[in-house]
Amino acid sequence: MTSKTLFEPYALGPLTLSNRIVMAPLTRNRAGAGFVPGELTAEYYAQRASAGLIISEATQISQQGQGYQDTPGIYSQQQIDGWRKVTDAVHAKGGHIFLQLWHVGRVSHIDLQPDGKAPVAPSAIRAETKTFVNNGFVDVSEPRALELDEIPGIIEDFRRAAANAIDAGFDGVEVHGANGYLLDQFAKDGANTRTDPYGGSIENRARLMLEVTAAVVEEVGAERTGIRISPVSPANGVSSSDPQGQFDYIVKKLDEMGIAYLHVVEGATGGPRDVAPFDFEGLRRKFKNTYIANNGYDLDLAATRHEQGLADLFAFGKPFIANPDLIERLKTGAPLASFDPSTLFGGGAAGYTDYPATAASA
Ligand code: 8OZ
Repeated sequence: MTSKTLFEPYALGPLTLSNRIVMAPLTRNRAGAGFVPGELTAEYYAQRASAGLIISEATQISQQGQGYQDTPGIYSQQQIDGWRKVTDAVHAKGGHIFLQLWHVGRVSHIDLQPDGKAPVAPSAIRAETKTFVNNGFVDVSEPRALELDEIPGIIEDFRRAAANAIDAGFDGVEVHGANGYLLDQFAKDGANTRTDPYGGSIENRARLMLEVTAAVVEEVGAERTGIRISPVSPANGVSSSDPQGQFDYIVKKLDEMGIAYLHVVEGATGGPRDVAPFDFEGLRRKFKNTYIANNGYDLDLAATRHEQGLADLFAFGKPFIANPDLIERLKTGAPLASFDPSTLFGGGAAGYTDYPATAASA
């Protein structure tokens, strides 16, 4: 397979990406006081600006939307100002960057919630997963079910966060609809036992994800809106009795909205691609705009799937951690460095901005 076309420019709506490799969102827990990204974060993203597109780490749309220690937000002026340093630094290097809009739902802990209250969820079902708080891994807290009259406020938080992201200089936003967080919790019946218009049928369970996306589109435009989904991923304890039916419906509706891209975690997030049977090719065919494929790709698999017309762009996550010049290394066949897991979440420059580029790309 030839990988040559992966290194050719790609038109993502009004943007011209310099290649077809995307930096996937990666949580690194290095925000400063007030959950504000700082200079170090600007340097980290600027080092990786040769990616065709960077999707930022997941960024909470409100304090209620936070589930882990030291993740950044996009709901205060200080956070907007902090992110402005990041977008300026990436643009100065000729890169493009979208912000990922995040509400964790039940994947949180009372120590991170406003007034120490319970995290919110579609239903009062505790997730079988852990989070990182007060410098340690702990079980997530028991959530409470959102009242029906609280849902418009959540949609409003997403809308305002999207506007804030554009104010901060981002080229667009990605709705985080994946990995067992709030929108995925609503979509999957293992976490959603509601009996109101947001639970029960496939249409009802899709409602929040679709209403949030519609609000974001209304705020920033379809050409600046993308979404990430993970139909079969069991991440953070979610499960669905009919992922194919659920996500075929969701993608058909997203397609009707004309959003810029659909970003799909194919398989278990960070795990096996064949965790459950699912027709990803069929899903791709339901969506006319850009399809970003993610999960376990290497250059060969990306080239093959690209030639088969099964995806337009390929998101690489972990390889970007220790290879700031991943694009150059993939292009030249230079060996890839592996990252130190002990500095993945939290800390400072070590294991964040100190991974060197190869001599060839420096
Ligand atoms: C790893 C650790 C914490 C959060 C995701 C935002 O899975 C995350 C995440 C990943 O989407």
